[in-house]
Amino acid sequence: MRKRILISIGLIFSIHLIASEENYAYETLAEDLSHPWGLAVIDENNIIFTELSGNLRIIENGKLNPEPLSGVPEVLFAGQGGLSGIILDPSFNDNKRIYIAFSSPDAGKKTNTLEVVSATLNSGSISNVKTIFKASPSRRTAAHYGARMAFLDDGTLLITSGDGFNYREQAQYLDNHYGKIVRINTDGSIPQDNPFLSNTAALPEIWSYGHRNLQGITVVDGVVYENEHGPMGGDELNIAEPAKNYGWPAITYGKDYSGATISPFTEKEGMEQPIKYWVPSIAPSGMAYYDDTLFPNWTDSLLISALVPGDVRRLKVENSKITEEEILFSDLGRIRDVASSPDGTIILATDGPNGKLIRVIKK
Ligand SMILES: [Ca+2]
Repeated sequence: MRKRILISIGLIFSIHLIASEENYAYETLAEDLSHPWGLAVIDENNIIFTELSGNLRIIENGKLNPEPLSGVPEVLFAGQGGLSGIILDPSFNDNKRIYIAFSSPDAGKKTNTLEVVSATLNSGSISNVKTIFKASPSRRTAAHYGARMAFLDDGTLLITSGDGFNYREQAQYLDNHYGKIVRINTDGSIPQDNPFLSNTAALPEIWSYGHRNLQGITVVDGVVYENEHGPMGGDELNIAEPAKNYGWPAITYGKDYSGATISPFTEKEGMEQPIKYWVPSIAPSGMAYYDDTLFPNWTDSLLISALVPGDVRRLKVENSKITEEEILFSDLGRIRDVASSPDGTIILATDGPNGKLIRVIKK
């Protein structure tokens, strides 16, 4: 009963409720960062993260190493492109492997595409860099890459591949990687149970389709949560499943930035509905799952960082329904990524040319 009252009040007064439920404080881990974008927590004192401008950085024993790691491939830093998503191998403690997603300039540099590499993390560098995915075809735009990653429990890697902005119609077709979640093995090979392998017209990496610009993905007890930017309005949280069509651009709760209608439809047979959508947009960025107890009121929540106006949405999901929603950390500006740390604290990356890494601690 108490919970139900909190929810209904929370929709109106969520910011005030936060302080009464959990007392927290911010600790700055690193500042003057160049567009921090993706972060991966190795342990409570060691965090590796990307700067969109092309640097791979590391906080070691709680301190930012002033030197970026060497060995990072050339990236296209333009528009929304650059060094982007990062994730540790599930066996990182043994093999020191990491995966990085970035926008990769083609030879001649007139076109570019989303690329994912695997690499070994050493002290001060990465090595054994190997391309394991390149989105096809290449694009002329520097927009809507997706570029987030998550592991399924079977050890296969999901990669979000955005619609490229100018190529949105392609999200409905299976002969390209625009607007897809793709699934590969970590050596770049194709899992033999991928959903479209029997369709010779489909690219074999495709796992789900009809997405726009997917900026967060996380797997919780085998359930894949994915958030994506709508156009003007219509940002979505989806539960993504293999072979399913998430509708873009045939159905949407948003409009084009000009105000024009993209589609008059918000639902269609054979297309999945989001479990939540936001109008107006919040520009969701990263996503993490908080299962720790340092902040007991937040245990078992999705945390979705957001750029507009800038905060973290805490959502509790039960049976595909949102049962709690709170707005957290709305005094930090645009937040680009969020992660939980093994000590129960929460790590945030603020956006922009003077970005910070911030740890949310118990007050
Ligand atoms: Ca959709």
